[in-house]
Amino acid sequence: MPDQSPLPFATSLDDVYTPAALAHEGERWNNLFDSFEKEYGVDHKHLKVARAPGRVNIIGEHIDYCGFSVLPAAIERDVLIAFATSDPHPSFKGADLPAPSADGKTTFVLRNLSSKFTPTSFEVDLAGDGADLALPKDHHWSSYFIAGTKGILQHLSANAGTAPVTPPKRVLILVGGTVPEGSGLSSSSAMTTASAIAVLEVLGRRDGEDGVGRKDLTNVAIESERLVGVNSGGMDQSASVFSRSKHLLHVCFIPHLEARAIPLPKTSPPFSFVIANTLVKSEKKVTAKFQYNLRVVETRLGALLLAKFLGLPYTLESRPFPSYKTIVDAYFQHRGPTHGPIRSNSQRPEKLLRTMIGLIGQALGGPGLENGMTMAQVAQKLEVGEDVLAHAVTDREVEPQEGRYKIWTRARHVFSEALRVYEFKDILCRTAATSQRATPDADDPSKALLEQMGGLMNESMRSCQVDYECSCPELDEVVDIARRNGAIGSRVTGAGWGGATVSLVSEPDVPRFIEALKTEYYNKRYPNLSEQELADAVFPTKSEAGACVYQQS
Ligand code: NG1
Ligand code: MG
Repeated sequence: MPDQSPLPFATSLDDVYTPAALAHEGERWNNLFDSFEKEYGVDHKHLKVARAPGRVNIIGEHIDYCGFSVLPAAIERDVLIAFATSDPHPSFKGADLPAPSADGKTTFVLRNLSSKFTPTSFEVDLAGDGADLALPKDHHWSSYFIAGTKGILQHLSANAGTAPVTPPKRVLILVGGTVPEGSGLSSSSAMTTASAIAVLEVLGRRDGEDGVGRKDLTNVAIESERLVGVNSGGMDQSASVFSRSKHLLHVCFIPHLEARAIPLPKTSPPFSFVIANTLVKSEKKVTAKFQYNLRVVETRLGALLLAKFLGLPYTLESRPFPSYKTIVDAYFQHRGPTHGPIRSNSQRPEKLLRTMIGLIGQALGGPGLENGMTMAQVAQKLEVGEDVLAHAVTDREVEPQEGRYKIWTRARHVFSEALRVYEFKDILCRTAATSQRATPDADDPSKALLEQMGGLMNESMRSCQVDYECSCPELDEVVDIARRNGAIGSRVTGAGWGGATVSLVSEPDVPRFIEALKTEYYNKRYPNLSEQELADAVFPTKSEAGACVYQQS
């Protein structure tokens, strides 16, 4: 069942973080409250905070937009949006704030704790459908907030009627985020998700009869973020909303969004996921046309060729496009793997994927195709005009190298990665099932268990390097140093081309592991980092709970 429960409302930080994270997060919240009071003159008792965490993806890279499931977890690093409506607070400092608009619209005043992000404001009709709301022409941090607002208003007007409350004249906002940007830890999704949550709460539509449940909220955040320019999948926003501490989240997208938390195994000694940021910024908004969005197009072309090869009906008219997952499902439902009776529902996804991996070479590969195909070649195979095809698959500008789309190697990554997610998930489920029955010391999964998990992470990395080409020399180097210094598995997390790695490390080895990264990577490449910058670059993470709204009781 899709989870439409309301987003949790927390009145104590104990409900927001695990004790380990809380030890260093409490001060930050106090600082946010104090700063809000200084900026706007509103006492912290009148504030609410929308919290949305960043995430680490443990396995399942670049397959969410192909429709396959992934296994991320939320982290303690998050975006906090403190907000208050100015109307009921006579104490608020109105002097240097934009005046409320006269025509019944609401003015959002946006400020950020970091001086890097300049203050701004925008007006919107909160009783409307968001159509009047335009994103800034030049990208600004507020783009995500505006996109989230637009998404919520669109959703409410399409599904649940407009806001029943009298919209406030002004909403005062102060944002404080700790997810490093461009690091593959989803700072942008944390920002979009937190923004959508704040607006929902301002409208009084988080819970109750006409509330927007977590699944719809997540879908809104996914669609909203696409407005900002990347054809992303839905992993990040799902992880931000649905995660549970000490669990990984198995997120499925087809036929509809579903997220199931699976407990992480308790091992002896325990293990940690350690994040190490290469500090090479992966600026998707700039690079998407020859990296992220290009990969999306390559997988769309692959899905069409696969459909043609399997004799399945497809159309170039429909959006969303047929994805690999939809094609595979259609094939197994209608034909069965041996063109026999329908047996697909009784088959495990692993088996279907293995069958598929056996087929894609014939469907998409062949001599010379490692180097890719031109749009004209794909169009010829599909027996459609090149322009028609190009128009259908490229809703955003892309720039393939020498005009060649590497359809086969990308597909090889997608199908093998989808299989690795199921294998990883099976390991977790099997362990969870046995430890429930076992005595405490039989609880400990063997070293072999961690090696299986780490092995899958390593294979995932190799596939990202070779077939998906989303690594970079610095990621390769960090992963290499990690594996030589205690990582049982290590891989890129997030889109890649820079950003962070995640490593599976036995807890007693963590200090030594981090020291080795400092000596071998950070001190060499970035000798001038402060202690704080280093602590922000490399840190162990426990998986944390997902988003919530907070108000002090
Ligand atoms: P990052 O790199 O964390 O922004 C992106 C996409 C995900 C997913 C991964 C690759 C966005 C918002 N998210 O994550 O949907 O496709 O890349 O697995 O662009
Ligand atoms: Mg991002």
